[in-house]
Amino acid sequence: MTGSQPTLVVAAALVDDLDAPTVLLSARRRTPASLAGRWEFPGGKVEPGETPEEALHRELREELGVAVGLGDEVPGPEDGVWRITPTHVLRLWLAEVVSGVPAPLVEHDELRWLPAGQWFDVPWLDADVPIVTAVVALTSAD
Ligand code: 9L3
Ligand code: MG
Repeated sequence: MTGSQPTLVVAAALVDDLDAPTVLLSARRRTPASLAGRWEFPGGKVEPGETPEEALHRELREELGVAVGLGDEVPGPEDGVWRITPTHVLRLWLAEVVSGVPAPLVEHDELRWLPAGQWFDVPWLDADVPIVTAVVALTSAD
């Protein structure tokens, strides 16, 4: 992989209200087997020809059946992005649902709206744990 660009993954911290967040959506993966049962910010890989924001809207429509409005990006420590695997980096935005009700349509088997003070109460993917901390810091809601 020397010299090749990391794969860009985009994800959302979906909250009830961008102006005054209290609850945060967590999604339990059912696939792949190595990640099944762990919780994550929903999202996925940016495809050729898409902007990251376009990819995020597509992923949330496909995975959860919702349209969202995006808020601030939650910047990561490595050139503004989050390294989640040796070959993948992630960018994450705050977001709120503007139409639809989130449902686990594709690669999740459960969704949970975590109340304030309970944002760490699910076994997040290892890669997502520091991002939850940053979301708490940015929203001061937990
Ligand atoms: N990943 C980690 N945290 C997340 C997301 C959406 C994805 N919040 C990791 C899991 C996979 C890779 O990124 O290793 C690609 O994700 P997907 O396309 O399988 O959702
Ligand atoms: Mg995904």
